[in-house]
Amino acid sequence: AKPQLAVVGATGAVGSVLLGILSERADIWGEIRLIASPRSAGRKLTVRGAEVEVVALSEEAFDGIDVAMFDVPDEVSAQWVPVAVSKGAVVIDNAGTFRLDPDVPLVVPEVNAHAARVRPRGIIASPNCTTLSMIVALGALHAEYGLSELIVSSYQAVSGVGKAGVDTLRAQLSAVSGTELGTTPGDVRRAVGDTLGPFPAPIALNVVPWAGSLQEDGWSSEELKIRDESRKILGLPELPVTATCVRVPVITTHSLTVHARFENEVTVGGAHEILAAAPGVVLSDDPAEGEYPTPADVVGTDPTWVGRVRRSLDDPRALELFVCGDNLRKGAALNTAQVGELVAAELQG
Ligand code: 11C
Repeated sequence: AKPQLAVVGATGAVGSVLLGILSERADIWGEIRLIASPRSAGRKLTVRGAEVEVVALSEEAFDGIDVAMFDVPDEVSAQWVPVAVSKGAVVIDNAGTFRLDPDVPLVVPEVNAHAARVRPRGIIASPNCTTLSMIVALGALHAEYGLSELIVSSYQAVSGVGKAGVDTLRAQLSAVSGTELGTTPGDVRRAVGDTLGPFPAPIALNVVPWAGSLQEDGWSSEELKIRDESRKILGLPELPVTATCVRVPVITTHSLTVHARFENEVTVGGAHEILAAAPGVVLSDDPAEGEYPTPADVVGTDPTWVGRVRRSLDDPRALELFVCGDNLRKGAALNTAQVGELVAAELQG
């Protein structure tokens, strides 16, 4: 029999994208049960072309479920993932809660699919969207050249913080549109007033060098996630990683500049070959023709897009890249669906 799937957080920003992805991909699931907070229970959502009524999150909601995909805040995941596991489900969790637990694999199928099979707690974690937006391309280069250091800067879309981020950017854009704002200190800040939403500074006509919460010594949680998660996925626990995370006025699709240093000398031609052949990666790199990925061009697509591939001028072992990936698709929902497919294949033997 086909495995029974539960989607927890079905009505959220990532949950909605996940229902679309489950409807597009091979139909490997028996029932797809939609679970959300009690206030969303009773709503009807479309999946695989049929309307399905959302049920409230409860222990009974996991009756008969083989695989549960969670797209909920960290604290909801901390409370309910163990419940789903205790009811016999394999959980694929998209929150930060379990990602660094040594007994929970952190899986990106193109990079470390094998890790999904060893899951002592019955949980598989899916990485943060910023890590996911670059790691498929880096994994392919690492397999050939051996990664020895990573320095990245992110250009993160507002949908990374959910609907409030998107609503805030749209409202601020309306407030500044058609004005002369953006020409004197603080004019944009005054115009948007108290509508900063989830951001610490105006996001319209601006870039904000902050994402996540404040951690020790001035680092942000998002910067530490990139470091810790990249190390775990690549199986390089000592890899030197430095990240600076920046929010930009883009709705969806995170971008990163990457300085990747390797054990071996690199060439642009070699990197092009690796990236062009890597599953889940699209190479778009012809600057003479103005060809490189931009968030506005790749949003809504599945792959990791890579352009601006250069060998560092002062280091023959290092590459410079520009990478874009849809933070709601590969960055969240798609990766969860792909991990689910690995588990379903395993369950069906
Ligand atoms: C952002 N990457 O863009 C974050 C959101 O650990 O899954 C996702 C946080 C996470 O704000």
